[in-house]
Amino acid sequence: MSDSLKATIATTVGASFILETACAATQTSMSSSPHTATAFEFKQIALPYEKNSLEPVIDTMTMDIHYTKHHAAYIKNVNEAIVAEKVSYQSEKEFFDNASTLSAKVRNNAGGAWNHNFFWQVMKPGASGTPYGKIVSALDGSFGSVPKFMEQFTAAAMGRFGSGWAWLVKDASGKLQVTSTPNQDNPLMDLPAGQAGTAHVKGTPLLGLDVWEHAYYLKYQNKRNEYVANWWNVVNWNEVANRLG
Ligand code: MN3
Repeated sequence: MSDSLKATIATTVGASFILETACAATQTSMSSSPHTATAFEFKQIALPYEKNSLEPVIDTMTMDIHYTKHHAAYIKNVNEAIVAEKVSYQSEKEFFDNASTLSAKVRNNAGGAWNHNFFWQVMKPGASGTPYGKIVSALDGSFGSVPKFMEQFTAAAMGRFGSGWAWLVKDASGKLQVTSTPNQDNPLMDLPAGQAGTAHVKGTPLLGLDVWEHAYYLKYQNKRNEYVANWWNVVNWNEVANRLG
């Protein structure tokens, strides 16, 4: 509030109380640094089930370390990097729409933060192992059949060299596609191309599988194929259908 306006109020109303209140309000807003945007924070979701409840597909110790160490570290690291690097994006969408502008540290840890929040939600205890409901017709329409989709998804998970993720995404045209990303990249990111020049498929993730060794090594060691095959038994198809819209 300008001094002249304060003076006008004081003169017009003739009550010093109002002037004092106005000054206090002005000082409060000044002290909260109105010109510095608050840094966006990624938040780790609460696990939607107990750490032992995806047994025997995913063992309790893997869940515990994965959630409390790996995922928690991505959250902590991205939030520290956002502050240190003064990144001004204010939503997850903004981060991933502009992923190509981010430093490797912010991009990797933002991806890790988001991807794991997503991963926990597309799994659930006591799932049926095969898709059901409206997702079935969508998979049939895009891949020919559910088994053909599962075959493609498994190939993407197995073919991802090193660390990364396999994904089922809905692209801009509404078609479902299988893809994979290296490291902690994801299909929300505006990346021109994937590793080794392979196409980066951009779209809305419906399902994702973490194929980093930290996701399966304690139980499956080098047998990623067994991890992927067993993982279908904990896929939360209700959640996948919800994300299909
Ligand atoms: Mn992981």
